Amino acid sequence: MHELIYFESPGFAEVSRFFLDLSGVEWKNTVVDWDGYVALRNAEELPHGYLPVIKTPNGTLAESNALLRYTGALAGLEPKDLHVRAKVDELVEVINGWREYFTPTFRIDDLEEKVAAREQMFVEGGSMDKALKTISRIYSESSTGWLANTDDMTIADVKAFIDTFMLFSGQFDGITPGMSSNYPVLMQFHDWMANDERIKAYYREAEGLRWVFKPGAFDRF
Ligand SMILES: N[C@@H](CCC(=O)N[C@@H](CS)C(=O)NCC(=O)O)C(=O)O
Repeated sequence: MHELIYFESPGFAEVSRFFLDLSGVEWKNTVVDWDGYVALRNAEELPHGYLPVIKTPNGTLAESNALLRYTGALAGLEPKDLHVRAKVDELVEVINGWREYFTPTFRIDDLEEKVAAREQMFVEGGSMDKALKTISRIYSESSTGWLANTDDMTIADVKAFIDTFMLFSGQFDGITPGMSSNYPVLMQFHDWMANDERIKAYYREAEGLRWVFKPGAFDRF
């Protein structure tokens, strides 16, 4: 039995939730609020003090990117070939790089200042604008549709899909769903991923912030 513990939001755990679901292993999705997180931390149940974690039959695993690879492997979406796997990891790291731009904005208390800092990242040539254009380029260069040019979906595709479109869910001050329309190739990637049968099935009944992962989600913007 596996137990994934995280907040309700997609955040840092969504890819692993999807992979666990796809894997067919027996797993439990435990959702905690802030008090629940603090209780786990105080009980020293979080190896590095953060969520998400996964309790496995062999002990607790932490760090979202370790969980991504572990659950991706359980789901059979980690390539066997080492070079291809490294290529996939390269893309995962490119996407992780965005966090370094975006995460510091969570620490800006003043709302206007926070919005201005984020908007600046999305103007032409801004850090997020460049990052989104990089993924657009990688997608347009793929001959299979999968970002690492693989025959099937890998963890890089799912991470790119989830991390990118979560940005436009409206949950982050200063970033509106409509801003996605500046990235037409990214929208093609959205269509490709959201219409994959595995993704479509997982998000069919989804509500709230997860509207962004459904087919046609951004058509009205
Ligand atoms: N490097 C960690 C960071 C995880 C992280 O920042 N988790 C946040 C929730 S998204 C958290 O636990 N925050 C609690 C806190 O800041 O005290 C990972 O990738 O898993």
